[in-house]
Amino acid sequence: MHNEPILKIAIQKSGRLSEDSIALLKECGIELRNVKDRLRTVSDNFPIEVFFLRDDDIPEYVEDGVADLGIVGQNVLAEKNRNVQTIEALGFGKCRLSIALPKTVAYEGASTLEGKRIATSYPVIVAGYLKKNNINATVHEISGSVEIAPGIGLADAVVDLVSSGGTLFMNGLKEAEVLLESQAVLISNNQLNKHQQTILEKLLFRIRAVKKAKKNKYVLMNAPNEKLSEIISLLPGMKSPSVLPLAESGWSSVHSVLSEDEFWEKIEQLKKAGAEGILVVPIEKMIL
Ligand code: PRT
Ligand code: ZN
Repeated sequence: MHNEPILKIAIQKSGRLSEDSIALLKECGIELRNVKDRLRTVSDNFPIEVFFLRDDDIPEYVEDGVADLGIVGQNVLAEKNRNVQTIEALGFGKCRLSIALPKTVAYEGASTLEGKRIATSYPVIVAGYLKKNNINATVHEISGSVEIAPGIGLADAVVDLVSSGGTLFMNGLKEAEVLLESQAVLISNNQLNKHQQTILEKLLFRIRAVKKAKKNKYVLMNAPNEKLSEIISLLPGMKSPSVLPLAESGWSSVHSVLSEDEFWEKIEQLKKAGAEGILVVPIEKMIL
């Protein structure tokens, strides 16, 4: 048997990005067996091998070519500063890296940090921010539970990831400034060969179809024929909406696709225009 080209992708072994990374590959039709408790696994139906790693190591592995692709947060990517290419934002793992201070301390911009002690797991990003703003402060690198540092007297401020803000709140801290907005991204090694490039394009085509589908809903509704033109004018659709006659004369069924940004507004307008029995259905894949 000869060696078929295969693309190696590194994803987080266990943590906040693991499930969504595996789910994305599965939604792309890539079958993966025994994803639990394994270091690597090869798909049976797509030329891809998955490596399970700590997220911090992924940029380095991809830069070195140990893995060809990786899925990692932009926060880790910015901190590690490796020579890799960002291919596509994936829409999950959303959070922000923020400066937070005890609730009682007023924040008046970067200068508030002058002479202070800052606890963080992101020393590179923090050092860059301080330098840019000409601030002298001490950076304490800690690897976990950064948010407790001010409470135990280890630091005056923290720079940490925030999503709901609950963790900061519970520790008597407030978010003062966002340094970075982050989500999971697909990254790639800079020197993929032609075969690898081809597989990447195939994967990317599927990822985009999955992403697009998630952003859109399939909508079906009944419309009185005399209101059809008004209703159709409200609908974007991929080409134009499909219109089918209903068994009851004078009525039609109208099918279309709506994006989530305009969804509720459109539904209201459609109801006002006379649409009834509106059904909304998730789309699995969307290929344009
Ligand atoms: O073991 P490994 O090194 O692989 O994992 P890890 O412990 O370093 O990372 P993990 O699994 O915690 O997070 C992986 C990635 O998820 C991060 O690098 C981010 O890109 C992304 N992400 C999204 C988050 C959050 N949201 C998040 N809320 N990572 C961490 N948090 C933590 C944050 O550090 C804080 O402790 O959640 C807490 C705040 O959450 P809220 O909702 O209370 O604000
Ligand atoms: Zn990590």
